[in-house]
Amino acid sequence: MANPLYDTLFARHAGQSRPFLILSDGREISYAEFLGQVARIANHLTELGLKPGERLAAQVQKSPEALALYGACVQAGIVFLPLNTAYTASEVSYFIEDSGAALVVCDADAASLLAPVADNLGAKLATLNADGTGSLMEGATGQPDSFATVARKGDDLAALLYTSGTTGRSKGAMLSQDNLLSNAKVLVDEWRFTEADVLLHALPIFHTHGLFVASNVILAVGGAMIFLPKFDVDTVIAQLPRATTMMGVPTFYTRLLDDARFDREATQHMRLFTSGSAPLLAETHERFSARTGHAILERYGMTETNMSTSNPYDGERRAGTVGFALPGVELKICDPATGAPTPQGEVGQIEVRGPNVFQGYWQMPEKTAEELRKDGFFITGDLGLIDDQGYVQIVGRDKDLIISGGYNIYPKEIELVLDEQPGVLESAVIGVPHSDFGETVVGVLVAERGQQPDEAAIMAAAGATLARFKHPRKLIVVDELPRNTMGKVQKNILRDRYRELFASA
Ligand code: MCA
Ligand code: AMP
Repeated sequence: MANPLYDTLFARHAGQSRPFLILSDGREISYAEFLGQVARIANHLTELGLKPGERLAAQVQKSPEALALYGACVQAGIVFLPLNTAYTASEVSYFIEDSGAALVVCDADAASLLAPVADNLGAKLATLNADGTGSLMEGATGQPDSFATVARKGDDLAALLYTSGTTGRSKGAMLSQDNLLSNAKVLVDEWRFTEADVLLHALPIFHTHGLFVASNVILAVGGAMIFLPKFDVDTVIAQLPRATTMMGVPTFYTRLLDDARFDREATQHMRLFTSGSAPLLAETHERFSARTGHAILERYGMTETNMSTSNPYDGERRAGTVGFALPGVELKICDPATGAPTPQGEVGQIEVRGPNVFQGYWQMPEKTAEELRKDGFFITGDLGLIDDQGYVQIVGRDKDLIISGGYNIYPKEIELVLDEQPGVLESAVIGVPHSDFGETVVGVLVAERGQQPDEAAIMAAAGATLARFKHPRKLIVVDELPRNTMGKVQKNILRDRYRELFASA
C-alpha cells in the first residue's frame, strides 16, 4: 500500500455521498465533500513548501476544517501535531521549538502572539478559525480537489503528540502510521463498529481520545459522527436520538447523570457508551446502569500506547476495571523497583507491548530508554493488578500526575512556576478529589521567612504561562511540607489532609 493510513481510513470513501459529519445546526458533510477538502488543503500545504516528514503544529478550535487538516497531513505525509486550545503562547512556543514545526496553524485571535514566535523559530504561520475562515482555507480554496497521495511506510510518523513530563518538560510521543492503524482496526472489531454507526462526538480533537479513538474508528468503517464543537449537556441530549454510540471521559457521564432528562428512554436506541482517559468510579458505572440500562464500556490507554485494554463488548463489563488487554497487546504487572512480574492479583506497575506502542520520544533518546524497554515493553507509570477473572484494575499511579476532566496535569510544571514567585520558598502541587472533574489542582506553599505570599499575584503569574485547566483551584500556605526520612515531600499526606476540599464542590 502506498500510504497505509490514508488508504485505509480516507481514500476508500472517495466519491461516497454518505454523510461523514453531522453538525449541530443540521448541516451534513459527505465523505466526498470531506475528501475534496482534505485534498485542497494538502495541495495548499505543498504549495506552502511543506515536505513529507515535516511537522505541522495546529492549535485550532474543533471544526470540520480542523479534522480535514489532519486528513491533509496524512495524505501529504506531514507529521500532525495537535495542541490543546487552552495552551498559552508560552506553552505553544515550546512545542514549536522542540518539534521544529515548519508550519503553525492557529486561530486568528492567537496570531498576533504566535506570529513572532513562529517567525523567530523559522516556522510559517497560517490561520484557521472556528467557523472555517482564515488564511489556510483561503489558500485551499480553488486548489484541485484531488491530490497525489504521498507514499508512506507503516513505520513512518503520522503524528507527534506532546505529553507533559514528570520533570516539567513535555515529551513528544512519536506515533507511526501502524500505531494508529492497528489500534483503529482492533477497536472496530472489539466494539463492533460498522458503517451504520453514528458516533456522538463531543470530545476535543487535539488528544488521542477524540482524534484517534473516535475519529479513526468511524473513518475505518465509513460511519458518521455528530460532530459537536464541545461537550455541553443540553446539546448532547438534543443530538442523542440520532446517535448509536458515544465516547466520553467520566465527567461527561457524571454531568449527564445530573440531568433528569438523561434516562432509559433517552438512551434506549443507543448501542454503546465507552469511557476512558480517567478513572470511571464504580459508583458512576452503577448509577449509569440503574438509570439507563446501559453498562458503560471502560477502556484504558495512553498517548504513548493508544488503547491497551478494554472491557468486553459481549460479556461482563466490570465496574472499576478496564477489562482485558486488546488482541495483539501484551500487558504485564511488574515490580516498579526490579521490573520483575508480580504474582497474579498483586499490585505493580503496568507495562504494555504491541503494535499500538509508540516509536519513542521526539529527540529524547534518554527519556525513551527510561520508559521503553529494549524488549518493547513500555512502562506506563500506572499501578494496577489483574483480578482473579483476568480483568485489569488500575489502582493508582506511580507517576506524579493529576487528571482533571480527562486532561493530564503534571504537578512539576506548576511547582516550577509557584517556586519562582516572590515570597515563596517552596511548593507542592497535589490532586484532590473533585465532584465534577474527578481531580483538581491544589497548590501547597511554604512562605519565605517573614514573608506573606501574595496569592492574587501568584494566580496571575500562573495565568500568564499555564493553561487555565492547570491553574490551582486553591493555594494553601503551610509552615512546612511533610517529608520522609529521605527528604522527599510526602504528597500522600497532603492529599489525605485536603481530600474533602472539593469532594462535593
Ligand atoms: C475546562 N476547564 C477545566 C477543564 N476543562 N479545568 C480543569 N480541568 C478540565 N478538564 C476550565 C475552563 O477553562 C473553565 O475555566 C472552567 O474550567 C470550567 O469550565 P467548564 O465550562 O465546566 O468546562 P468545559 O468547557 O465544560 O470542559 C470540561 C470538559 C472538557 C467537558 C470535561 O475538559 C473536556 O472535554 N475534557 C475531555 C478531555 C479529553 O478529551 N481527554 C483525553 C485526553 P473558568 O474557570 O475560567 O471558567 S487523554 C487521552 O487521549 C488518553 C490516550 C485516553 O486514554 O483517552
Ligand atoms: P495521556 O497521557 O493524556 O494519554 O493519559 C494517559 C493516562 O490516563 C494513563 O496513563 C492513565 O493514568 C489515565 N487513564 C486513561 N484511561 C484510564 C482509565 N480508564 N482509568 C484510569 N486511568 C486512565
